[in-house]
Amino acid sequence: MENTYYPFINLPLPYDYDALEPFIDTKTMHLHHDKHLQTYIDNLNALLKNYPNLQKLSLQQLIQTANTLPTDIQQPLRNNAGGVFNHRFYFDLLANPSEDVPTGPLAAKIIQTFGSFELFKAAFTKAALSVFGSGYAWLVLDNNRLSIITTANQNTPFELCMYPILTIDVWEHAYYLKHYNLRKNYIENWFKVVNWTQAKKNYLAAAT
Ligand code: MN3
Repeated sequence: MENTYYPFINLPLPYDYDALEPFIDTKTMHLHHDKHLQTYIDNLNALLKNYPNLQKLSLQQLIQTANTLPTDIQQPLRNNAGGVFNHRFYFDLLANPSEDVPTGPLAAKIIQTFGSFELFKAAFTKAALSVFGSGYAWLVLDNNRLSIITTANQNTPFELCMYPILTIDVWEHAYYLKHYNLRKNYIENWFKVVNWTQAKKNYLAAAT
């Protein structure tokens, strides 16, 4: 992930806005990246403007130290640093429909942990459906074990000392324009555009 220090900029998507059609629509990608993520970037920069010491911390360090900071900055920092990290992480994990399943060491670990890729997919879908309100479902590495968790709002796995490998944004803005209230359809379509090469990279980075 580039641009990990203040001032934060909204990096372009690593693919065209229409690259995920027909599974995730162009209009949603424009709004999600250009409006929603932009707002988190702007709010995070505005927040850090008056805290020179915090400007020296990376995005991940900001998230990891948020709960040690004064209460007036703690929650806005968690929301906005989390909002920037989570969206970049989510967007980087999408790609033109090409790969159906993970390969290599991540595939082996998924099969070892969940029994099969299909069982993993069912468990991940169930978790993503279980998020009440706004949040994310994650595949994480927790003490070298794969685990599926959910987080509310813009919370991240870092606050739980876990390392993210894969995530789906299940805030309604991620799917409502195309899938309306049918989150399950969105999850099924999202699985068709997962960038498993990036997930594998995240796994190898987390495992070291
Ligand atoms: Mn979002």
